Amino acid sequence: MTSTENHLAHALRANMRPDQPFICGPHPLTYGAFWQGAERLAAALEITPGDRVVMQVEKSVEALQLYLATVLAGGILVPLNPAYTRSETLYFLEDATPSVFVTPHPEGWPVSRATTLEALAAAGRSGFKPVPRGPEDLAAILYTSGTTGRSKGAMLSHRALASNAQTLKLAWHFTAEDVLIHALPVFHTHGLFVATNIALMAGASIEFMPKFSVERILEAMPTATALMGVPTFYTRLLKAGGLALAATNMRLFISGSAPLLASTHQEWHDRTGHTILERYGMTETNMNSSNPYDGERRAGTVGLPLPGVELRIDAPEGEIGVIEVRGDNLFSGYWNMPEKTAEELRPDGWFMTGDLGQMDADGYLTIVGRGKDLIISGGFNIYPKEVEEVMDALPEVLESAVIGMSDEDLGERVVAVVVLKSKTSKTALIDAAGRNLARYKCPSDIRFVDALPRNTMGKVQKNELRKRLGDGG
Ligand code: MLC
Ligand code: AMP
Repeated sequence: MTSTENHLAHALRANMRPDQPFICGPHPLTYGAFWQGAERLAAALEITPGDRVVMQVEKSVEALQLYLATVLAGGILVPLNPAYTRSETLYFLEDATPSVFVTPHPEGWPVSRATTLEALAAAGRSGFKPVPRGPEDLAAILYTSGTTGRSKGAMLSHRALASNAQTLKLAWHFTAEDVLIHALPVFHTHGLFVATNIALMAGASIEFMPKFSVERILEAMPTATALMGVPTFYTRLLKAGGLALAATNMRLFISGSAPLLASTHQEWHDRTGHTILERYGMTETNMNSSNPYDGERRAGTVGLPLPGVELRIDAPEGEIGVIEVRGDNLFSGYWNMPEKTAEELRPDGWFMTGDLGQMDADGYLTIVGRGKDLIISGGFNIYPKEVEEVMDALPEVLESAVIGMSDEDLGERVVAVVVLKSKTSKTALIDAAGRNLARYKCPSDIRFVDALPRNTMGKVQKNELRKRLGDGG
């Protein structure tokens, strides 16, 4: 099938009115100006369809324009966390082989073209025509850490992104009247696709914040309508005075990316009168389930399958099993990893999430744990294996096991349990690990032990370790 239009850009622009504000606040920008900026950047990219554009820049409106510029030019956006170290970034560049790498520090990278966002903006030209792209063409690759320690690039098509945004816009009743507080990073599904795509598609406005700040969110709430955040947003906001008053006119608070404690759900309701709407998603699948907009939002559950998304549990009815997903929201496989794709994405379209869940008689899904060894800290995923490899490579370390310990602020925090070969200090080990690991992956604490508890197969018993360290979870 040949396309005459750019599937995702067309879907995102369907409801836009050029004079409406897209970005509100101190530096407002209309929809017309926003998309014109994206078109100018698209011209400056000078890529051919299917080329990868790696973007590793701080959060900004221009970063959002670069995302859409890449889509308009028929390219594939690869957003990277600016907190990654050089060695982490090199892995992504080698794997994604981009035609353009957009970074504030363009010198010394093994890529054909590295440039700054400012240089691209300066080279922009008006009159760019969107490159036709069909639903199955790729719009983005988002890297997600793997249990083996090697990050996998989830390939996301125009179809997956456009269909999920459309589903969520309707499910959560987003319209041009909405003002969404955007305080999430823009290199992950949550901030880049869920928040941005829904707002664009609805023709809504965004109160755009460079990063999360309790004060700025409280300031923005009286003139905003919706907030999307990870549970840490809500636990931190609950500590602030003036929350109830600020939240009065908001219509919707959405939480996702990590488990929201039932106690946070309850406390939020008690303090503000609003019931947080919790949803469940994944880089590979976009959003899968959501508590209903109208109807009961059940604390501790991630709600019902979204329209067009099939969810099932690989276990007898009512029991705990691996959550499987099928639908237009799904990714198209892992970049350069056909074997890994075949292991997790079946030919009949079902994807095995690795999350453990249980569905009640009314169809509400509860996530009861993870079949994968994964830590979620403040909504960021960290695979222990990657941290263990870095720890084990340090000269003083004989072996290590990395676990997530409960944390009131971040949900979980990274702790390394280490058996030493030679004497050193906790801070020396954390500093050394930090040279190769982004800060959020670095252990916040190190515990020294004489030996790691292992089962008869030689596998480290992490539950046992957690118990020994005084953490039941
Ligand atoms: C920051 N730090 C963290 C951290 N965030 N450490 C562990 N875990 C985290 N999540 C570290 C920083 O490196 C820094 O260390 C110190 O904490 C303070 O930094 P900060 O920048 O001031 O942090 P803060 O603003 O407090 O950040 C907390 C946060 C942020 C919760 C606002 O982590 C955040 O925005 N999280 C959202 C993540 C997200 O978007 N996830 C969606 C993934 S998509 P130092 O040593 O330098 O002081 C997905 C699918 C789905 O999961 O379903 O949505
Ligand atoms: P990521 O790989 O970064 O896309 O993170 C996806 C993972 O986050 C999922 O596989 C879940 O383990 C977790 N997750 C997302 N939303 C929720 C939620 N509402 N409750 C619990 N876990 C969640």
